[in-house]
Amino acid sequence: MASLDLFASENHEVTQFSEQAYLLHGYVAPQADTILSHLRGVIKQSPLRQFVTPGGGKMSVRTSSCGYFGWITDKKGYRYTDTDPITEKPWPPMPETLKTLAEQAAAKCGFESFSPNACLINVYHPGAAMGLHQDKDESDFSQPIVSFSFGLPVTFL
Ligand SMILES: O=C(O)CCC(=O)C(=O)O
Repeated sequence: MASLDLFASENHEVTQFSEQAYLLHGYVAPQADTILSHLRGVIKQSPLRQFVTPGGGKMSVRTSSCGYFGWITDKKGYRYTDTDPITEKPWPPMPETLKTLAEQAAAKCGFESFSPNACLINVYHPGAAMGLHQDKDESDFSQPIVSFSFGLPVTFL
């Protein structure tokens, strides 16, 4: 198992660490402040919340979404919805800067026609964690998942 420092370098070096998994070192850093400020706007509209998993456990991570679809979980299962169950309104639009950066990151890894329609926002306060898992709720596995990480150094397994 590889252990990688997400913030090790800002030269956008690409590390391919499995058949279809790539790390772009420091890729988001130059635009981090802008993106975080847009995301603060998103969570004013669709607040962070702690979801309950189908098994009944409360997730420690605080979550919101933006884009055409948002990811949710409750006792009925994991799924994507076009409406925030708290506000009962559509999820806030995905900030253009974030969407463009995700498209550019995907293109750098060979996914030239990727255009994201959903963005899950996970906020980890001290003590929050996400267990090892594999996402399988998506309808098209030919599309990449682009993940940007901000904040304190972490060990990414
Ligand atoms: O927050 C992360 O970077 C991991 C997200 C994740 O695996 C998930 O939400 O399914």
